[in-house]
Amino acid sequence: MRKFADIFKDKDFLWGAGTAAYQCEGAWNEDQKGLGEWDYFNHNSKLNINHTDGDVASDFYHRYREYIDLLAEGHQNTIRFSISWARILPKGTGQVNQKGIDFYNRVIDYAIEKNLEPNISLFHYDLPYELAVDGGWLNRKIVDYFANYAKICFENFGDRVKIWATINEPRYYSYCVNVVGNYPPNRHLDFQSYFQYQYNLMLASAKAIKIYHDLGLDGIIGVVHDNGNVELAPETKNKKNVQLIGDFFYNRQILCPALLGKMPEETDEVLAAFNCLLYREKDDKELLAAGKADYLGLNLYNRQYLTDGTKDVTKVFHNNQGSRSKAKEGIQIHNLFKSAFDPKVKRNQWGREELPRVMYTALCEVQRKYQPKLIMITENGHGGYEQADETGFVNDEQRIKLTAEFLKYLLKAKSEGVKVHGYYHWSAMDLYSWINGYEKRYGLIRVDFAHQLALTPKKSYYWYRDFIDQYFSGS
Ligand code: BGP
Repeated sequence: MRKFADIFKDKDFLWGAGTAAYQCEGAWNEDQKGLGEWDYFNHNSKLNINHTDGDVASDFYHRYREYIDLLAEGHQNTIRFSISWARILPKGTGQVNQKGIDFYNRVIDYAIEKNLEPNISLFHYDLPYELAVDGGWLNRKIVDYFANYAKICFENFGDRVKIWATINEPRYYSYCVNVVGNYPPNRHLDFQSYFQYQYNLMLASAKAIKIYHDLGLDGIIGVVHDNGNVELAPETKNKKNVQLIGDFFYNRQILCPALLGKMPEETDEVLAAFNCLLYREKDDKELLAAGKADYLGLNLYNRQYLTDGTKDVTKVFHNNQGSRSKAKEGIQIHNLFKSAFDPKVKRNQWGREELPRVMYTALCEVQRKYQPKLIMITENGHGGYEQADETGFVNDEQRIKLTAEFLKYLLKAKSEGVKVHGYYHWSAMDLYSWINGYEKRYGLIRVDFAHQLALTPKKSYYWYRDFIDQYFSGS
C-alpha cells in the first residue's frame, strides 16, 4: 500500500503540470455527466466572448492515457487535475453517477501506474448547473452540498490519492464572477457578493478538510490560492491603509481562514470600508478553526501592485482580448486603493506583468506570515499566441525563458528555508482558457484543435524534462 510519507522520502520535490476538468476533459454530456454552469453559460450566453466552449476541449476524457504517457515520458512525477462535480453528482446533490467515479478511478490508477502522483482539486470553477440556479456560492446551503460531494470523493479515491485541494483560487474565482463579470453569472463590481462568495467558499473548504481529517485517511489536503503578496508603489502616501485593505482584498480573506483557521482581525473594518456586510452563523468560527489546511497551493503568475485610491469612480480593467486590446489588468476602488502601473515592468499580450522575481517575494512573505508546513506552486506558466511549424512543433522560447526565471527564484526561496516542495507548470497541455478560449496557449504539449487534436510536445516540454533531470541529479 502506498503511503503519503513515501512521496517525499526519495525525492524532496514534486515536478509536474496542471489541468482542470472543464478546461481539458470535454465529453460534456457523456456517461450521465450533469450539466455544468460553464456548459450552460457557453452554450447560451451572449456574454460568452470566446464563442467557443469546453464540449471537446483537449479530450482528456477519452485520451487521458496518451496525456499521462507523455507527462511520464517528460520525467514528471506528479499530475494536478480536478474532478468535475457534475460528473460525480449530476445535479450537485443526490444520486451518485457511478460512471463518473469509474472515470476518475481509471485516471488515478493509470497516473499511479506511470509514477505520477495525483494531486486532485475538488473544485476548479465548474459548478453543477442545478446549484448555480439555486444561488451558487451565495446560497449558504452550498457549504453542506460541497461537504457531501467532497466526502464521496474521499471515500472513493482517498485510498490512493494522497494530495488533495478543496478549492482552486477562491479569491480570483469570486473576483471574476462578481467584480470583473467575465465568469458566469457575470456580476459586475458587486463587492458584497465578492466577499460573501469567498467566505462561503472558505467555510465549505473548512468543512471538507474536517471531514477528510475525521476519516483518518493517509494524505494531505490544502487550499489553492492565487498570488500571495501585495506591493506598494513608491508614490503611495497612505501606505498603512492601502496595505491593510489591499492585502485583505487579495490575500488575507483566504489565507487566514485556510492556514490559521480564522478570519483576519481586520475583517469588519475592511468590510465597512466597502459598505458591505458578511453574513455569518454562530458556529462558523468553530468550523473554520476545525478545518485548517495541511498545505498551501499557490498559483503564482504575478503580484498585486497598488497605490492610493482616488476620487475616481470604481472601475475594473481587464483584458480578455489579448493583443486586440491595449487594456492592462487592474482595478481602481473609489477612495480605497488602485492598481499601480510600473512602466519598467514588461507585460504580456493580455496586459499582465511578467515579473518572475515575485515567485521569491510571494513565497517568502507567505512563509513568514502564515508559516505553512508545506507549500506547492500549483500553477505558474506563460500564456500566449503560438504558431506551430509544419510538423506541429512549437518553439516556445518565451515560455522557457520565463519559466527558467520563475524557477530560479523558487529554488532561491527554497534554499533560504521556505518549505516549498512542489511545482506544477500551467498547463500540461493546451486547453480551454476561461476567458480566451483556445487562442491563448499555456501547454507544454501542443494540441492541434483544428486537426483531430494531434499532440506534439513543445520545446518547453523537453526543456522541463531536462530541468527535472538536472534537479534530481544535483547538477
Ligand atoms: C488560473 C486558473 C486556471 C487557468 C489560469 C490561466 O487562474 O486556475 O484555470 O485558466 O489561471 O488563466 P487564463 O486562462 O485566464 O489566462
